[in-house]
Amino acid sequence: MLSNRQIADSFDLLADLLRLKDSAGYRFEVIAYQRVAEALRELPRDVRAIAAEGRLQEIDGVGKAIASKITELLDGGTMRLLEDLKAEIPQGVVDVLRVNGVGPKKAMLFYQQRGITSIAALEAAAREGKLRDLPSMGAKSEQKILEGIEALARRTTRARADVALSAAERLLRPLQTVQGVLRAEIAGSLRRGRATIGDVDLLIASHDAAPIMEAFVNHPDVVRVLGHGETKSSVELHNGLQCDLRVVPPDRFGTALSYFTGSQAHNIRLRELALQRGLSLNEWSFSATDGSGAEFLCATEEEVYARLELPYIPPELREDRGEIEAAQANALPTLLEIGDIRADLHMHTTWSDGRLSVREMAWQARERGLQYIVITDHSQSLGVANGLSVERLWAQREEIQSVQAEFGDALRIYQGVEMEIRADGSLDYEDEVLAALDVVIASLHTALRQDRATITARLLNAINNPHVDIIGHPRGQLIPDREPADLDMDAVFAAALATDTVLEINANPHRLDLDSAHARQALKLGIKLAVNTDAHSAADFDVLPFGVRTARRAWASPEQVINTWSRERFEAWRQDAD
Ligand code: DGT
Ligand code: CA
Ligand code: CA
Ligand code: ZN
Repeated sequence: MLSNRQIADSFDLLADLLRLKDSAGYRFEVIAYQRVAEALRELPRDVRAIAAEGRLQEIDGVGKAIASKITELLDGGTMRLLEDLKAEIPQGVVDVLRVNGVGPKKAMLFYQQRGITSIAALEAAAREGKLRDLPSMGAKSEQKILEGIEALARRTTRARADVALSAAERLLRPLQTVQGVLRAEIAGSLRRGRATIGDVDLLIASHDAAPIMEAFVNHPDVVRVLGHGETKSSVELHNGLQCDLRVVPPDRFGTALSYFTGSQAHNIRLRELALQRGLSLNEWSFSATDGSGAEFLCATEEEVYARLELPYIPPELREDRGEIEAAQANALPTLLEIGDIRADLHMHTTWSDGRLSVREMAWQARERGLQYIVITDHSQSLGVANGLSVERLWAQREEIQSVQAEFGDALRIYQGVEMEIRADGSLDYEDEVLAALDVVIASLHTALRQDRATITARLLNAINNPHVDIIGHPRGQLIPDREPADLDMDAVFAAALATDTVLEINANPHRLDLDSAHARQALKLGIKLAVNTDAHSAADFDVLPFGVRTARRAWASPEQVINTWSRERFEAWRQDAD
């Protein structure tokens, strides 16, 4: 049975094969298929269910012809047109297209003239200088191709943070019970809270490494052992993720954890500071550079920083982006913590594409200790997500009011909406509808590949509407495969600041949008953020830590994140905003 993702992949493949066959001749088809692929990936419901309801054509970009192709795929697992094209052009040529700088013409040239049907073959040919004699090629373009292949490898081998975290936790669980294990921690980029992870780094404190190494390489999730040493092993997991484990004696755990948490840039700065103090620092210890042989061990990271006369620096800040200087000046920010979050301002219910009713979501929120929530179902033009007509919006209001009555002071439930910013830039409800809602989130879900001027103008139109309070997942990225929209973020920030519009950090690990770099820039300018789960189910509430870590990487303090505010302050802000 094909998943939405696989059907989307089929349309992308179809588009790529048509580009290869005749990129000019099929340009409209190519755009149409790519658009459908994107819509299908974004689709919150199983496309099979939508097909069963006879509503395929409500999906963005789906007309009669494409609907019948989807049906073909659902029924038979493939489609005729795709099979015909696959017989004409080897699929490996499509892979070659993924290399930056290689368009359809070049890919076909390499295929027809040099028989290249894979990235590996392309790399070999470029290295051996076998492409430079082809029309409009040269030594320089071979170099470009090699660079493109490197960049591609960097892009595609990183895992999403949630995937890496659950892999790390599954690996650590049985190791924690091995005799002699005193501490077991996640290090590396995962500990620093990055949105994507190259490999998982684990660190264990114990005097006896052998049984830990043994348990690690024999873990059921492991498919391949890449290295099995006395205190260090590397494995590959079922999902392709790599994981390194090191075991160190407990009295050296601090230097080791600091070293393997990184980042490399942060470590380099720490080493420089150590050298200024006549010490060399590595994962093992500090040692005197005067030849005295003196060694200083650190069991904790606090001791590492203390020896460098620094306060403890939280892992999320360790990127050499000013944290060393801030620490030296005793000016590290008071970072947002998960316990500071009092509210969730973005969630869906069965009124649109959520799994739970308003009442059930309210229970979930209350159980998690939230003090207020905003119900933000999709607006009318997002048909595939069952967006709310104005009439249904008012019906929902009644339901919210009755649930509110049940909860009383225990939880305040506001009515909001996640309003579509339509492809032409117009908003999905009239101003008087927006004015009647407690909170308006405006989001881009469609036509995300518009050119910079068009899509920026679209978002600015929403920001500048006085009723819009928050912009949901502003850049529209999906991790790992969808690049953010081509927005002029300077213009977006300027408008958000001028209008006191809050920008969201969507905590879902597929999004983490704003990303930490843009969020930090926004905060520097004085823009406020909201860290929201965008929950569609009970389990979705649990993505919050990913959003909080992203905010911490942006140096966010609780004050700057509006859903840490008391109900009273939040209400006052809302009223100002209207
Ligand atoms: P990743 O895996 O690409 O998401 O990023 P990291 O930061 O986890 O990098 P990784 O796994 O290569 O190494 C883990 C940490 O070990 C890294 O953050 C810093 C430290 N480290 C590794 N190699 C070096 C190095 O050559 N020099 C220094 N100073 N530190 C290193
Ligand atoms: Ca790593
Ligand atoms: Ca590593
Ligand atoms: Zn949403």
